[in-house]
Amino acid sequence: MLCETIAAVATPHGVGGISVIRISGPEAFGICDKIFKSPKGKTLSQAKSHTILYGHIKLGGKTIDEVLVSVLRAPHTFTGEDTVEINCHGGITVTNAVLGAVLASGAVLASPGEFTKRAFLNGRLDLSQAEAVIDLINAPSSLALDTATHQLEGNISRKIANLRERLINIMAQIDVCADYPEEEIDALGEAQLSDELNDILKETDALLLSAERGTFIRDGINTVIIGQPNVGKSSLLNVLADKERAIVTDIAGTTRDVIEERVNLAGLTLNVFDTAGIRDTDNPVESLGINKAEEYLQKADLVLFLIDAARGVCNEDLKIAEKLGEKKAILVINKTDLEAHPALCGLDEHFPAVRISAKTGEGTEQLSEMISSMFSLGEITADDSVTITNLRHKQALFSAKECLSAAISSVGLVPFDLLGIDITNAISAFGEITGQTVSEEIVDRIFSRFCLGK
Ligand SMILES: Nc1nc2c(ncn2[C@@H]2O[C@H](COP(=O)(O)OP(=O)(O)OP(=O)(O)O)[C@@H](O)[C@H]2O)c(=O)[nH]1
Ligand SMILES: [Mg+2]
Repeated sequence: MLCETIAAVATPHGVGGISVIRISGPEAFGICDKIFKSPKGKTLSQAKSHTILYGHIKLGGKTIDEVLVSVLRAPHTFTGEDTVEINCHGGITVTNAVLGAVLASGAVLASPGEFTKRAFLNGRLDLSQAEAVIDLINAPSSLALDTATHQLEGNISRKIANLRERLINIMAQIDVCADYPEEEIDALGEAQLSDELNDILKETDALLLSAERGTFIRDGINTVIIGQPNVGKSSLLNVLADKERAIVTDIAGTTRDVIEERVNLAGLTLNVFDTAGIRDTDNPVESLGINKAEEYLQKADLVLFLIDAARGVCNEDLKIAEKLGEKKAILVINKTDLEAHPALCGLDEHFPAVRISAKTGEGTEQLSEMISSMFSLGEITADDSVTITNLRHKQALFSAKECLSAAISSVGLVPFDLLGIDITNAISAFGEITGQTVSEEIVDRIFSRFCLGK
């Protein structure tokens, strides 16, 4: 299959300044030479690698567009194959016409993610790096972009390769013992083996720990705003979203439904849910809203518990505080632009607290710093730190952890070759992350999530 030359539009569908049509495969230059005409008669087949030629795309004697064409020779290309990138004018019709000419000359239309899949199959990227390409394109925040970039640069690949290598070395020793059973591994050897396995387990645990934060970076922190009516919950949503997302009035009980907005706050992604104010009410609609608020509260990663600084804390606030249980929560003391009432009834000792004004926007920076440190997201920006953001990687790490734990508890109790089974399974679990031991079906599923032309 790999001998086919594929082509697709690499830029987004729609009108733009330029469009890029990417062609990759053994016939990339030959195919394009059939339709590319340079004023000086230069051909792509003869051009040097990593050069750009000017000319026209012509099909059947008819000029389709004026273009610049990049010539990229294997193996130093994204896919590892001969690649041509045609920069044409960015209209939909002209782009489709140029692509049509390329297809008419012998290329086949690439399926989604096929360029990146070829990069993986040709060893230009491993699987975790290929997955980083999607994350990089879809990054919702600068922090998510940083982690995807590190992953694309191979920080996860290096880490996993190191752990795998160490296990492969252990397996080599075990194999020696299996081949020469008379050379029993002594107690000292067993202790060393146990230490090394424990060390690898510790590093696996650290990666799993990073996965908790990683999910928040990639998918956002589910943040539910809770509080009495009129404390300014919708106003806070609006100031965070930087737009009039929710209706704000001075009538208590304005918000009835849950309003969701994805918010970018100093590099963090928050999925913010504004909810109905919690109070006793006979109104059936408001009641439904309050039930919904409590339902969302249960699912929250983070609760912003709002109180009104001008009103001070009352019994109703304390009742809400009780509902928070063990949830990660921040006491947000709002309306600090007004004269403050002193009564906080110790709530600011029970919860980390921040003072803001949703009216002026003051204090939102402190709020984002508090969230960042609460979820240890600051640690992630360090260049050498590895953060697992991908659920598939997390599952593979869990499997590796289970196999390692099983191996560790068997050291000294079972014959070495039996121990080898758990270790081999751990090696294979690590290999799933980088792609050495992953099934074709999973590879296909991963690449099908890509967009066309990537
Ligand atoms: N001075 C001042 N007023 C505020 C502030 N935040 C909100 N308000 C006012 O407080 C009133 C209620 O604000 P909302 O944002 O609707 O409050 P809410 O908590 O969403 O209310 P419900 O939806 O009814 O539960 C409005 O009149 C806002 O203008 C603030 O920081 N300072
Ligand atoms: Mg509201």
